[in-house]
Amino acid sequence: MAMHQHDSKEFGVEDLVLLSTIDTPSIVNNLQLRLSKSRIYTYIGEVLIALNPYRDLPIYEKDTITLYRGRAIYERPPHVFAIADAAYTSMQRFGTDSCIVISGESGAGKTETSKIIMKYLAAITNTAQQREVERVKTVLLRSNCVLEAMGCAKTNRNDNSSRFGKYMHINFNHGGDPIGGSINEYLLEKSRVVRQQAGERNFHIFYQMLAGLPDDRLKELGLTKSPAHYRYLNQGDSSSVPTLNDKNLMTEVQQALKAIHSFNDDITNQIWSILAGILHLGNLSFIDIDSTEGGSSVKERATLAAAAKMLALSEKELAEALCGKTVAAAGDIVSKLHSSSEAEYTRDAMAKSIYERLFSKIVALINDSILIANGENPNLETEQCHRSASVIGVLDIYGFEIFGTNSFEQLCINYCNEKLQQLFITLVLKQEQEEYMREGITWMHIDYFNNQIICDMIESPKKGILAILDEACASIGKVTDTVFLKELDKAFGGHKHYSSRGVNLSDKTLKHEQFRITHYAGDVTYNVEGFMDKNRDTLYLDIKRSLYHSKHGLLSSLFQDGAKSRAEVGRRPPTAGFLFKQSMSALATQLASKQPFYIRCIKPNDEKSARSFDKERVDHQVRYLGLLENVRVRRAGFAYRMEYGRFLQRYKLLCKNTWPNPRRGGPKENTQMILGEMGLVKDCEAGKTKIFIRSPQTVFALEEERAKRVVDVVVFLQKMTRGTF
Ligand code: AOV
Ligand code: MG
Repeated sequence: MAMHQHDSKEFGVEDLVLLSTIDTPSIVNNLQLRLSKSRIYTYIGEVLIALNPYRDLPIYEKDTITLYRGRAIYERPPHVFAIADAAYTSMQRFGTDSCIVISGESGAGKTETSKIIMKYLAAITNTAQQREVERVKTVLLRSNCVLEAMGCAKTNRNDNSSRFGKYMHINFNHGGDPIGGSINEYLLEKSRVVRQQAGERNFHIFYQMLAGLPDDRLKELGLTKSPAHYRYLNQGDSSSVPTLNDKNLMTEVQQALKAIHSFNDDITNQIWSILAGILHLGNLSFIDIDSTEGGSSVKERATLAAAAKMLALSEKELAEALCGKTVAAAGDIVSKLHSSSEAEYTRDAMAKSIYERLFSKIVALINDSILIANGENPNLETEQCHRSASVIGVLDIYGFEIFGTNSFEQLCINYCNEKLQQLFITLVLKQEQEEYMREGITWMHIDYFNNQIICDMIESPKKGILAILDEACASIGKVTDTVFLKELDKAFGGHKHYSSRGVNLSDKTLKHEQFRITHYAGDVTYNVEGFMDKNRDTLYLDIKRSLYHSKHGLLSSLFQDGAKSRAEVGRRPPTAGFLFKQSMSALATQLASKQPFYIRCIKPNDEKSARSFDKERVDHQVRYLGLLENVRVRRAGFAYRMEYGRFLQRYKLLCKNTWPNPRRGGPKENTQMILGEMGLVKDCEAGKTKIFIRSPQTVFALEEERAKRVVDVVVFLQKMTRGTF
């Protein structure tokens, strides 16, 4: 409910609560009108809706930052800066930990929004220019392009699509300056390292390296400039992307690495050689050996030599690791030779695990340079600035996505989005209404779709899809992906959100190897092929062992688990699905413990166009994001609530009957007395333990009056001590 509301006919309403008709078409029309006037932000109370403008707008500069600094949300037009400032101010004023949760489907603008938030927080802090704080800020800001290079890729939905989830924690001291932080990463889509769909690319860093490293460096790495030369880069047939300048981005990445002290030239060079090694691996193929023992051998000897050189292994070691394995059978260790297709599988598994572990290592190195150990950063010079007072978390995950072929990775990504939607529902729609009930506030229940049922279907401990998948992976004998699908059919036949040919033979839109989940954000058809393999995520011990024994320091450090001998390797490691479920649950707990701020990103069209507004697509997003219900709850509800005791403490100076101390009655009566004296009763409702205030303007009026009185009180006290009374 902005106080500076401009002509809503021309620009639309700034808060959807102010719409005269509350329905989905009015919301969509309002968003369209605002976008056409470059007003990409709109509120529902304190929830920010952000439309992706698909062009650079001059709304993130210094003067805009100044405009929003220290202002309440409703004092200025809607903006992501206002949300960042609110999170920051609430942290500073009340010491509350807050988190900013950014959601929306793939390409809706989450990553860009998270960068804008970081930029804002950096701009408003460390006015005293402390060296250490400045350093922490630099790492927080600059590390991003490294993470994007390693963890983002062009997909058919987004040229810079995040292929990992990122939760960034920033620690602030009592002075409100960032003194450290950490980044949590969630499940990188590592299958992309070896395979890309048509029109897509591998992770940016490979193309950046080829475009940006000087010719002599490339030569040392045995690389050519052309991505088309590498199987791991040319499958999508889309090596250059008009919106990305790989060469310039490489320069940026190199400069960023220089600025982060845990990377030095040596480590950086080791990273390039590992990445080069992966590209060479990808160009290896195998021929079956025509003998009774079977087995295969590497076809391209020169490429083998190049790969071995980059990974600091001997050619023999590498070839053996790819073309065979040792297995424990009845207490004996026997070697088993791979067929050419098994060798290809091993090659890809090796490349994926190297990349995945390298990615985690890079995140760990970034964290090392900004970590606050036990709440303290030993690098900090002064006592007062080195204790972490509170934190702001910024969550930027991979958005809901539907591709031509959807696999295990998409299930994880979409499940992650379900979890976030569930958190939104719980915190914004459910708890809000439950509190009104508890407090005895008159309230008409507002209905909403609760996606808990879909979360359960995926994550339920014994009966969920991930549990069934784990069970399939753990069983001995010939359990295939198809058998897994049959188990799903058994468990979910008749479930409203599940379908497959097994449960509905007449549904010709599905193939026999597919199942469909009706997610909160739409129907996604998953292909079961590869599910079990991706979930098991096994990497032969021989691979780990040979990489551990590599002379390449960084590479060897990534495979510490290869130090174990065959005999020492015990139980089956946890599956990928199990680990992901665990990290999602930890994330949800983490977020729920903080004061949340929500940003809901919306994609106006599928063409990445600055001019088109696809009404149907926006309508769909408005619906599944639950924006209408959000507006309804907000409209019928109350923007502020405060326990009577706290209210009285803060505002007792506004009424002569309560100042300096209430004459009679409890906090509830006195709160009502103050509101009565201020003429604000109409906008408030008294609950059992709290006073509920409908509009922010009422709080604003209270605060303004309080500020005036505080000045009066100070003057009064000064006069008294000076004896001028
Ligand atoms: P995402 O993070 O939500 O998708 P991005 O933040 O990468 O989406 O946004 C996609 C593209 O939209 C960016 O590369 C920009 O070109 C453009 N864009 C988004 N927000 C803005 C903005 N505020 N101003 C200008 N351009 C913008 V994914 O990571 O795919 O779920 O997994
Ligand atoms: Mg992203």
